[in-house]
Amino acid sequence: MANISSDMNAFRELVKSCKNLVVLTGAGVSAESGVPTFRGAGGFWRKWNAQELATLEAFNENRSLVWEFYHYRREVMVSKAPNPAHIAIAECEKRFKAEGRKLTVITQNIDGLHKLAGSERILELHGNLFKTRCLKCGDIAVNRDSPICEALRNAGEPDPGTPSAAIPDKDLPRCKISSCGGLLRPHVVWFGESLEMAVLDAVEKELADCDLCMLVGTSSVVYPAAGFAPELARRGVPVGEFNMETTPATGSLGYHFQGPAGVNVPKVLEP
Ligand code: BV8
Ligand code: ZN
Repeated sequence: MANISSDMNAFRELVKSCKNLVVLTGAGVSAESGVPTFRGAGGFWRKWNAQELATLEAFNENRSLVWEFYHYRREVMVSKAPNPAHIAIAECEKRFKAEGRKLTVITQNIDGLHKLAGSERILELHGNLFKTRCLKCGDIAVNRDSPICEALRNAGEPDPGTPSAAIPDKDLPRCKISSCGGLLRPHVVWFGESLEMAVLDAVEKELADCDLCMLVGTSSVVYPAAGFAPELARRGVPVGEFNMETTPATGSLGYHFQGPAGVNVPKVLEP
């Protein structure tokens, strides 16, 4: 069982000697960038918890409302930048690459901040806010349009009293392939939906190669992501948890560093 603030120097030594570092991240790694986490106060939009809207059922029941929610989260990102945790991870990846070593980010986040910080080896378990998928032809496209469609221009206000925009399907985001024009959805994994097989296969490969793991800013509640670090620990891979608090995973991990990711992650990764 880890004590609350493990020995950072010991972990730094492990970083120095490892060959394949896997950094598993959740919403907490983006908290200091000002991106609301799910389980903190920011986990609410109007009168819903993010979890209630991140489902296919919610989308089928009220496509306009779910698109307002995702439009709001896209627009929030316009003013958000990577923080020292994202940057230290990206810098370390570059140094490892020069030494023939690997650092791979496996993130639950859909905010795109790891890529913006310069990370290249990224597996996005749950998709990306700036990708759409066409319900008709299946096309997956990067879309950074702000707003994503005219009807959403001033929509998405988070205030609980805000009335729903009730946008008709025809004015919601549509497929840019002219012969298609199908309705688009966010290319994210909703609760109850399975993760993409290709992503899960890539994750399995990285976990098999991994000889050191950092678990950064996740409440370790959502599966299958929450199972990865404990699985590594069971295999004897050292895992360091970087969080403001302990989580259901803490007990099974060797190290726990209490404090902001933006402070502690650079401390263990900086040369
Ligand atoms: C699946 C994308 C099966 C969308 C997300 C009943 C019905 C249906 C499914 C289930 C069910 N019961 C269980 C399940 C499985 C379900 C699940 O695990 N539910 C949980 C709630 C129990 N999982 C799924 O549905 C997954 N799919 O199982 O499919 C299947 C198989 C075959 C065929 C069909 C189906 C899909 C889950 C993916 C859902 N999509 N995101 C979107 O974002 O809108 S999940 C979303 O929530 C995130 O991606 C992330 O995964 C999760 C939030 O967790 P965190 O990232 O950890 O964030 P959180 O706010 O919780 O915690 C922040 C942490 O940071 C805290 O610990 C905090 O202390 C810390 N922190 C804060 N500030 C800082 C900090 N740390 C450091 N520094 C700081 N500054
Ligand atoms: Zn299409």
